[in-house]
Amino acid sequence: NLESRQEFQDMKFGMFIHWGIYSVLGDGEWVMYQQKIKNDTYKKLTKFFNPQDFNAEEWVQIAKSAGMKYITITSRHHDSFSMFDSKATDYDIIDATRFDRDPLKELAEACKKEGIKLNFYYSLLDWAREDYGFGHKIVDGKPVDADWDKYIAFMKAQLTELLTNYGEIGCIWFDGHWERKKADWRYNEIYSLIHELSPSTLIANNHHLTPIPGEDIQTFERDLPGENKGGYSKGVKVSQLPLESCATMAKSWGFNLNDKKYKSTKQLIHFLVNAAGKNGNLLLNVGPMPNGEIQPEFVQTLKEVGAWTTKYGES
Ligand code: FUL
Repeated sequence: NLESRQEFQDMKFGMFIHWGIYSVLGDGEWVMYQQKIKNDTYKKLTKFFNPQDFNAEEWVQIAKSAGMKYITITSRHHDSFSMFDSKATDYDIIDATRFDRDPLKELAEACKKEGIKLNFYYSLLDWAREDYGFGHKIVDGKPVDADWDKYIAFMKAQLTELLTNYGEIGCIWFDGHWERKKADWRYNEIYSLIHELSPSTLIANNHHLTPIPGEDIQTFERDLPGENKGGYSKGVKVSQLPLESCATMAKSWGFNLNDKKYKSTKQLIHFLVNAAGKNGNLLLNVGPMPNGEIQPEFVQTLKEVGAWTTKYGES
């Protein structure tokens, strides 16, 4: 949809939000994999995840006053936990935690009220589901005991929920492509479903490849379009599609208690300006804490970025 692409390209600055039950451990969103935590153990985190200080309105205000025009939030990351009310699984925030609220619903309402576009990050890769078969023995090129048709059906059911229960969604942002062969993802089917359900919703995929038909946005992880300083964009050609760089405010995407490598306000403004100079957007990440708040260091820096965008940016 050309109109939505243009609208996306004009937004220039967005907030990325990595939030999940991993935030409880304060060691980033890859903690399950990196600390080799078995699924049954990891699942216990649901008991400790009760973000009483979460306030969607506050998040949206922080984004808005930084000059951001959209928010892209993790609906489900590689750990398999769904941060929204999903009927396709019990491993979601409503069924598995005592936090009896759907944060994506609250965020959708706050965004709508404040004129901020809402996008959903969605992981293709799944470390926990049996039907996915992550880490299972591979025989004849396939994980034993996996049920791939079932997994694809599950993804479709969840994407349908995300595109029908939360108002207008600007973009679905896929990630985790590298873990299976390209054909396994059945992008044709998945992308057609999205376009049918919601013609104005754009598709992005963080696969670090030349864009695949059906995609609307080309993403650059930790890099400016055309560069490969972050190491994810080797040999990737810049396409004619709208471009988007994503970056962290310190090192980690998910909340990391010990990550103090904060980028300065000046560094972040440079990144924003350089991305805009290449006609790309900057999707700048925060990883909210387990209580639901964005850490004060990030809030402060975003305030300073906001002072700059108010002075020099177009509204
Ligand atoms: C990567 C993921 O593996 C990270 O956890 C993060 O979500 C980043 C934006 O994309 O590929």
